[in-house]
Amino acid sequence: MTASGFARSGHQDSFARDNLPPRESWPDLRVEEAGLAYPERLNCVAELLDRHLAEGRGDRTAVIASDLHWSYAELADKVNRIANVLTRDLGLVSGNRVLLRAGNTPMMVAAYLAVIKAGGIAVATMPMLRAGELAYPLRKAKIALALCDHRLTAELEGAKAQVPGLARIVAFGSADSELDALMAQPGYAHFEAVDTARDDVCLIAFTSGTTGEPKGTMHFHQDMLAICDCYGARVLKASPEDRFTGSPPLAFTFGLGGLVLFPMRIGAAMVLPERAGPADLIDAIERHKVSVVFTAPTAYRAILDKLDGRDIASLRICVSAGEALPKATFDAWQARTGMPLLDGIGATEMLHIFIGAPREKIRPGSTGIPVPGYEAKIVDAEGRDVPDGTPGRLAVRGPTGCRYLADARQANYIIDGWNITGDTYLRDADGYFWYQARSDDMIVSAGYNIAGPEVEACLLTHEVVAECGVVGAPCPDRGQIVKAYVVLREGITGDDVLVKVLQEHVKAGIAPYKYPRAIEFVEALPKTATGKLQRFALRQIARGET
Ligand code: 3UK
Repeated sequence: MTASGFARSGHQDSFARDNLPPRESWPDLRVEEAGLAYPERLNCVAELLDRHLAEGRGDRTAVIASDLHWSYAELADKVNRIANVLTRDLGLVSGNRVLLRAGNTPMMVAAYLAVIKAGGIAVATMPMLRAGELAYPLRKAKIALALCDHRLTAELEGAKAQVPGLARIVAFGSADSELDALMAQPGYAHFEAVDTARDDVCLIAFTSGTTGEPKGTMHFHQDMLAICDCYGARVLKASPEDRFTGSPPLAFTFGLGGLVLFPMRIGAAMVLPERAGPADLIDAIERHKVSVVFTAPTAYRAILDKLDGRDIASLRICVSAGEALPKATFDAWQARTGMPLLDGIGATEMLHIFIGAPREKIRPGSTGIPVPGYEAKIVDAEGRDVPDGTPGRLAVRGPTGCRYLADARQANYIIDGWNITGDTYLRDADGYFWYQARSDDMIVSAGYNIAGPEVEACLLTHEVVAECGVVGAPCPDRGQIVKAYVVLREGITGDDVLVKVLQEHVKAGIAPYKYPRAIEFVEALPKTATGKLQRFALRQIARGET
């Protein structure tokens, strides 16, 4: 270790270390306390990929997509070829950032791993982002090189016109794409992982930012393994025979962990559906006998409506994250499939899930208990512990944690070394954590604090409700009233009678003061790129601003 507390960097380009927050505003990173130990010299791709070949598992299936099957050896070949192109043809120097733009395709996985193996820093972006949205990470992370699915170059070219620093876009994914052609050069099949430090940054993941500018969260090589060795090994407990799939984009750390890192850590296979709607997921599960699935609560609900005549018996582990899992969805899934849903709260800042009970400890309706290796507590506005049963701010610490790229908002996320996620939770006497709302989403009506998600969970227990979002709407008398936006199931039409029925349903299910005084039926709800309900957009609608 050097005097700065870092291991000696393997990066020639020191951008990441230069732009990490000052040490005093870091969270406590409790690696040893979590029972983890990583060598000072560590390239996570050597561990996740090369180790399987060295230990004789090269023939095992790594990636499945439609008719494509790649073994670990084949994946390693692609990764090595791309890493050689990056360093020999494209001038990549270790520590450089590389923007990645693609859907959940095998080449996206290979490109991600290649950038990291070559000592670069991956900055992955979602396929739906437009030129203006791509310009932000390009500028913020000072990115000169992008690898892009050949079908998605147009918006990136638009961003390049705005950001002179982006010197080069290299397309991949078809026989005549530039990257694919360069990869075929002789002598490119081998590539030794660049000798990076365990605390060198290898990933900058931008938050999907419901408000304000996105934040770039910086993660180390050791973080990639830590999430596998905590959540993966201690809660998920999958086996090398499992096949993983799911819907979250690989640019979202929920997807990167669930679809790529967790299976690769144990030599299991990932199944990457070209599209990832509910019907596509069912197709993938049925066709490729998937056993582990990662998706959002709304997707489980949508899948339930489409299960008639389908065979998903291969499934054995189903993880729900990204948004609170309503008890109604948990119950309906269990009733229909006989399986529990593994709820888990994660965050881009924490890289992956830090609270979530293993199957044998689930309490329906609760997010669960801290993942072994992580600690969680509830604090008040001043950062003091509150008694069990009292709602307050969720604070967590563990082997991973928040380090924003050059961003003053670092100070808002960390108190005394604990990560403050922005969620209001309560802990019960048994140590289980119960989600209330995003801290800034609490509705205050006539002096009562009402959590929108609790009202949503109750509405979802009514059979006509497909999806809903509940926010505060301005009201001269009460400050705010509870307003519900409801998407009805197919074939149902909303009218005043149904409004009354739903209001009575809520009054009968939870404390009557929480019932939605206003209900509006809508065709769809505003969602972020990662599929989360945009409550701030609903609030704007409720305020009549759109
Ligand atoms: C909310 C949840 C209740 C919560 C994520 C798994 O969602 C992920 O990361 P984001 O940065 O958002 C973080 C915020 O989302 N949330 C997530 N899961 C739950 N709320 N119950 C849940 N189970 O507000 C949190 O602060 O987009 C999830 C793995 C990796 C991730 N990045």
